[in-house]
Amino acid sequence: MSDAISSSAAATEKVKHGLAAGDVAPPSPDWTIDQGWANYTATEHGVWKTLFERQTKLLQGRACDAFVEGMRALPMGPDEIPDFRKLSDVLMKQTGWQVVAVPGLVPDDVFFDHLANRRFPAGNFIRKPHELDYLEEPDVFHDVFGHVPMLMNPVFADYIQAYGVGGLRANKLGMLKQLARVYWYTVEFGLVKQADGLRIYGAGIASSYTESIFCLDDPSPNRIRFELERVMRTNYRIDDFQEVYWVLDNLEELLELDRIDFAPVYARIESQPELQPWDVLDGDQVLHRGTGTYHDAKRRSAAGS
Ligand code: HBI
Ligand code: FE
Repeated sequence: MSDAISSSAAATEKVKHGLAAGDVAPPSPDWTIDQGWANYTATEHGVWKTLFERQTKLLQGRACDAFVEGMRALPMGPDEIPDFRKLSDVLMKQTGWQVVAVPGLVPDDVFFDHLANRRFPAGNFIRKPHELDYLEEPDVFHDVFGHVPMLMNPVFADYIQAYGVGGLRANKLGMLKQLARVYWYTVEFGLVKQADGLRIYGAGIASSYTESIFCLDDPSPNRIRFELERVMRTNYRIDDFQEVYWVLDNLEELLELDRIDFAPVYARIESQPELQPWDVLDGDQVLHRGTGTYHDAKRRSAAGS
């Protein structure tokens, strides 16, 4: 099972669950809490170490240069769960971002407001030793190991802020579903071309052992050139590996989000059919046409044939 994170509908229930499970103080108006760094147990630091070492080794030659450089410059290593204050000190100097602790998924408007103000909300809890490869809501390994290195990159730092601003506007225009797809297929599951081949920049992949392999090496998924409006029209799956990965030529392409005029884009999209993750259109620049083997087999077994 991939490190996919379900969102929205079940968010309130999951946040409650997170509070109970994490035994943390009630959230403030902006949902932030103290990280409670001193309260982590040796077992919890141990889970971090296991995940960190496994993933760092795997990501060599798989993560993009920006991810590797960001990781190298941050006070983050195998020995302990990072202290958000120390991360924020370094991030603030580099790109003006901070990491703030939250108990789990937070409501969309709260999430966007944090991003629009260059605060990244990170879960302060960590998965249990027996569930290393599965999580229902973003924990500290996904949020900090997966997301924070890219926040050290100036272009990506601006992009996530623009997503927060765009999210607040999309919410008002009733187009959140379409904008959330952009986040999903870029910030969480994006790939980028480098001179030495395709590389991972999405945090949902970078924090997942199995999907870090699947997204680059498996013949099953489609790999298609990123196109903003195409992505806005395409559904995604939260329960398994992605069936399609969208590939950037470079990270600068993401800044298109900062430049777009949302109203006309949303008007265009609304007049066009919604697309499924397995669809390939005539206009798509297909880098790898997937065999579909992986998801077809799952669909067959689900249909019982
Ligand atoms: N809350 N903590 C947290 N992390 C997320 O990634 C997150 C969230 N709330 C809402 C949300 N993501 C998404 O539903 C939006 O990007 C649409
Ligand atoms: Fe995430």
